[in-house]
Amino acid sequence: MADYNEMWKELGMNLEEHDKLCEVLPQAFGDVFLTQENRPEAMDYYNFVIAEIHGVRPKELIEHKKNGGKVFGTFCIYVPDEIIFAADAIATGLCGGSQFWVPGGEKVLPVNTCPLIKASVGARLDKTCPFFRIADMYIGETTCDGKKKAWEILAEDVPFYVMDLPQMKRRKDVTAWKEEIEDLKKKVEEFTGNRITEESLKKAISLINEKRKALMRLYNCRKQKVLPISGRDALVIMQIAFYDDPERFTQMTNKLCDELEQRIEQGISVVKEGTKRILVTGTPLAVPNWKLHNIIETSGGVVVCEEMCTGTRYFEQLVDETKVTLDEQIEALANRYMQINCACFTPNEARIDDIIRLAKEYKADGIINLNLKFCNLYATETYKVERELRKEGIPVLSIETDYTDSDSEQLRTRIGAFIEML
Ligand code: BJ8
Repeated sequence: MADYNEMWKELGMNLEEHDKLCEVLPQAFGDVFLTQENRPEAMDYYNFVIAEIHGVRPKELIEHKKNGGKVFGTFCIYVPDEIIFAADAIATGLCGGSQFWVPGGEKVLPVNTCPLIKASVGARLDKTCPFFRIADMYIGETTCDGKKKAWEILAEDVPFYVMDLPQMKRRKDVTAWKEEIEDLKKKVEEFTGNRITEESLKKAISLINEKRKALMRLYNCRKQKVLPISGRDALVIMQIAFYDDPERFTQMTNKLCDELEQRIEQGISVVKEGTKRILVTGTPLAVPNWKLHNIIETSGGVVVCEEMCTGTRYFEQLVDETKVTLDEQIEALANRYMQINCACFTPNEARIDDIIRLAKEYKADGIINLNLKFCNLYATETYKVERELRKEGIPVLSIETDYTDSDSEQLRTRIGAFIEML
């Protein structure tokens, strides 16, 4: 990695602590990714992005700020990036996926909080992630109790704006979400000093739709019998989608898809015939959480789809681009975002329909239902998910884990046995 020490120092980071993270990450990436055989050549780009994860993109964001631009950090896929980009600002995902940040979060949060929240809070308070330092304003949302209360703590340290996400999907809830998006627009305009116009919003909607289309293309390749890319590689691409420059990301992902489609035509698969195809569903896998995929793919299975926020929930629906006025465009945004099926909604039957549909589309042999420890929403939904999948005759294994490695061997045994039985 190039030398970014000066930049990190200027960001007020805790360099000594941060060095510890920089020491372990390349090894972890090497072990999980570079040991794979027959990877697509176009993965070089994503390897580079991860190798320089705290360097290259942060540098671009700082450049943007030097030119008078603002950066917004987000934690949930209901927050519409389009509004941010339409104000000439940049949105970057901030969810923490490393155990490294968890103890920092535990200093101020109850231990029985999900690791995603603890890691996100720890990364900010311990000053060990450049993205958390660079973001001028964070945008949170009222999805789960843990997040809601954590925002109050973070708001003491950084400008914070919270969107009130409805938890039902009646017409009046969609209208309420539209109003929330209108309020976000005002906030972003005020904070950036830039007006959002019909033109700029139209451009931003198309920008993010193009990213979604590239991801759809990638996932379509994973539906094929000839599997041209591993689940690990697809996951890291998904994770990078949250913070890379959207235009470049789209371009690179389409380039990768050209190669994948060619591989499909030529019958080049990354796995042996008969490898069990696994769909994973549940709580998000924020970067650098690669534990589950790594275990599955070194235990005789391959991940073909993620019904997760770091997966299909992120890109499956497009925003209607035919709308003209700002009011119509914002309504189109509200309609699109309210189609996401997160367990914070009640009822949330549509998520179960999604899982069953995706299992068929991706020809999954079995499903692994993942819950991050202490996420009550997804843990409670497990009962119905399991029941409905059994009715459909789709084998399912539910697991609960955190970011530590302490249960890796136990998981390996359970997952190995599940795959063997498929
Ligand atoms: S749309 S999944 S990104 S809320 S795992 S913090 S729910 S206790 S991350 Fe999420 Fe938005 Fe839903 Fe997706 Fe809370 Fe559960 Fe932790 Fe979660």
